Amino acid sequence: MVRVAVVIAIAIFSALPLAAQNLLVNPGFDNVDQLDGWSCSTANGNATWSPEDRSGSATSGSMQHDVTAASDNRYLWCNQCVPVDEFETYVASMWVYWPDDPDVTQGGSPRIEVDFHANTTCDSFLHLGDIQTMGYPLYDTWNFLSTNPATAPAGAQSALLFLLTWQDLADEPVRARIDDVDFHSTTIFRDGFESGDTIAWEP
Ligand SMILES: [Ca+2]
Repeated sequence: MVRVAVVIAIAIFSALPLAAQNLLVNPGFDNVDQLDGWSCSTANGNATWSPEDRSGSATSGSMQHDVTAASDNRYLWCNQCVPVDEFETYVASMWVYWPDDPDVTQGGSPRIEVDFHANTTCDSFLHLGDIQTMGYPLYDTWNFLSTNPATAPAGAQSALLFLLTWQDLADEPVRARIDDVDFHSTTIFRDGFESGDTIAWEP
């Protein structure tokens, strides 16, 4: 009697949650002395790489903003242009460390702004709309700041993500460090019916 071993292959699907893809280049500032992928303003201070990392990694760092505005309500920003798809929903977030310098009158805020554009290069004249959020620093500790979910409007092809350090008060230089920035879509899949077609579906 021949016994036949029947091997049944069972596909076991992982129960692990899918991690949403971070669309940003260099979100954790892992390269020493580099802010690769980011463009920064210079009008009200400067942005530099700092070895102070949010999770204490010796091989990563953060983005440091030093705002030295001579008048009220000035800010420093860094931004990055990322591709998006219309009708998908996005969330932007970052971690912020705001040292409490006793010689400074604090009056600032960390902010995030996301501008949607109708081309792939974030050209300002094709601006479609934006989402913004503003936090208040809890001094001397890392804080998480996130936007609400926002849907990219019809025609959106790119988004310009701004990381801002704002100071309300003139001649009170403030510093903030930013690390572990994230910008991702929360849309698992589109139904494609928002625009009167079935473009998101294969026939
Ligand atoms: Ca880092």
